[in-house]
Amino acid sequence: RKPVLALVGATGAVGGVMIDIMNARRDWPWGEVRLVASPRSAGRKMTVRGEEITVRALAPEVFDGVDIAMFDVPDEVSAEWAPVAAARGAVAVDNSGAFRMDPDVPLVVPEVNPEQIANRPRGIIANPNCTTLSMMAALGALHREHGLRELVVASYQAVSGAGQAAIDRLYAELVAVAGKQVGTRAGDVRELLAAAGLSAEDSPFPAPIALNVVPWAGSAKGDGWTSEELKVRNESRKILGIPDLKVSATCVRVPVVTTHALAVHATFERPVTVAGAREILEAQPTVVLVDDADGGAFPTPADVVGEDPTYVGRIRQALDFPNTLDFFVCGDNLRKGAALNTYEIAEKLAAELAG
Ligand code: 11C
Repeated sequence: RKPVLALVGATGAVGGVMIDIMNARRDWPWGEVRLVASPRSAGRKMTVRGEEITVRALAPEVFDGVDIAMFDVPDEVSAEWAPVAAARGAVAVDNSGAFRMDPDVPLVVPEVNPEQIANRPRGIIANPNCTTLSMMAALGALHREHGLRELVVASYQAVSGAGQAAIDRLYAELVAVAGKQVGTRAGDVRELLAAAGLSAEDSPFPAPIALNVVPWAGSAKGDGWTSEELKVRNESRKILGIPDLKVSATCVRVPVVTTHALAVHATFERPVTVAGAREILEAQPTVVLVDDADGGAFPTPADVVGEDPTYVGRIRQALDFPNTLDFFVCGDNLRKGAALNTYEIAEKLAAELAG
């Protein structure tokens, strides 16, 4: 029998990207796909590979007969329902933050630590945060050869990471400032937004996002750190299997709709050259190297939207730090950062079931 796949959160933004990915896949190991969402979205019809499927309301019995259940829902929904799916015999592949740091739940990037898939005593596998994921294919490949020791990262995160309300707010703010002269006075953008009826209190961002960058993503976690910054630290350590990896991250929201970018400063145990790093990254099938800065070639988020691989460029040997590279990576936060990585884990599980 071919395995049965469930997608929980089918009507959400990541769920939609997941369906796009499924529609475009060449190999199709599934005997049946079930679409599941909150009772509010149940009854909707969605098309997967030409077949119209009615979305079912989340309930224990939707997992009966399911082999693999992918979850793209908020943390608290996953926390409650992934164990229900597992108890009914499915392997839950969860894209929320609910289980990532659970020692009995592997945190998997298939091209970095696929061996961890088998290590799932709770029947749950976690998918990393999109910010961490955007640099993992590149860092995993470099770590294998050179031994990563320290990681200093600044992110340039797209607003879609913060959900539909954040996307809507960016577009509304762009409309409010479009064609206006904005001078040097700090209040200008805020005044334009207020004049357009966009109150600061209603914004998902703590500062204007149009014509601005906001050094804050996620929630406050004490001592000045945000949840995103701590996820980058903790998840990088777990995925790469380096519990004492030194990590420091500053997560910044930028007025980009899709694709997270990161400036990475990575220090290795062993000497590493730019030419050597290029060779390693060129050999990594899920990385695309765009690195001819003198010729104007480097990745930007706009080039990477809708793309599966991670794009890497601006590779430089740090001038004052031994064994250290600086580079810039861009990854579509809704694809490899979320839906694609989850689906790739599900594909690996399907292959495991097929023996
Ligand atoms: C953002 N990276 O850009 C976040 C979104 O832990 O899965 C994903 C949050 C998570 O805001």
